Amino acid sequence: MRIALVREVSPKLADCELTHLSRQEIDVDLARSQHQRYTDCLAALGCEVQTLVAEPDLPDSVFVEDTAVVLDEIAIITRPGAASRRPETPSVARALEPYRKLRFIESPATLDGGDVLRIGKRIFIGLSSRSNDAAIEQVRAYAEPFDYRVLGVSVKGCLHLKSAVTQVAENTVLLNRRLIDAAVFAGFEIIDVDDMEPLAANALLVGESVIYPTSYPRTLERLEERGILTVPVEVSELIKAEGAVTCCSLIFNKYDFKEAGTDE
Ligand code: CIR
Repeated sequence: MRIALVREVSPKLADCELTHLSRQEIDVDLARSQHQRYTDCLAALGCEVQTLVAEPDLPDSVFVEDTAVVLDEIAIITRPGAASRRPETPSVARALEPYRKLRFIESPATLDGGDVLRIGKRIFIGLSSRSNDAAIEQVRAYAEPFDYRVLGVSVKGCLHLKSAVTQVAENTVLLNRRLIDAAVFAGFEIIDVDDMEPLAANALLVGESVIYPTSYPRTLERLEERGILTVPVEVSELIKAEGAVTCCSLIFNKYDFKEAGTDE
């Protein structure tokens, strides 16, 4: 059984951080209904959805992915690169505490979960405007004892590593070569985003299905042509806030860490 941890949309979503996009009007009610539909998809794919209440004063708090990296053995609570987002982490830490031993990213490191792509025992970390070398070192120290290999990847022209590449099947990634060096993923089958859809690399793999934004129809067609089972969702208002489909959930295998033998 998988848990999907999500958080309701903040009424202040329109005051979100923006890095590469210019501000557009966000319809918060529409964002809420899109988020609900997204959450319904997670449940339909077999996740036990746990929903944190909305944070009225934290505009970006719906993007829970950035606040933690949940491995089977431990959960690493991040220190988000944007200072406005740091108050989002304590409530996520409380929600994860029953399931994993917690570790914490400490200053001077900054890390957004959107920069962390785990595939099997490899953890790729984007060096972006949000995540730095010190974070890579700290994640390495926490994860290497559990046999993970941690690799830094330089990211240019987008917010996070997972704006540029995500996993869409066991050995397949969806990738935008203009934003990262595809050679890093040479051992994988690569599906390129359509040139007309530069932000289309963010897909959410749940089991063998991929939750994917309807905003990128050309890339969606490519995924389907390659035999990927897609679950299209409308997330236009979350995209305006520079989010997409991975960022709205933390998905992890459900077990009590004490039973798993990783407690101390
Ligand atoms: C931010 O700039 O932090 C938010 N407006 C968007 C965060 C999206 N997070 C993600 O894709 N992991």
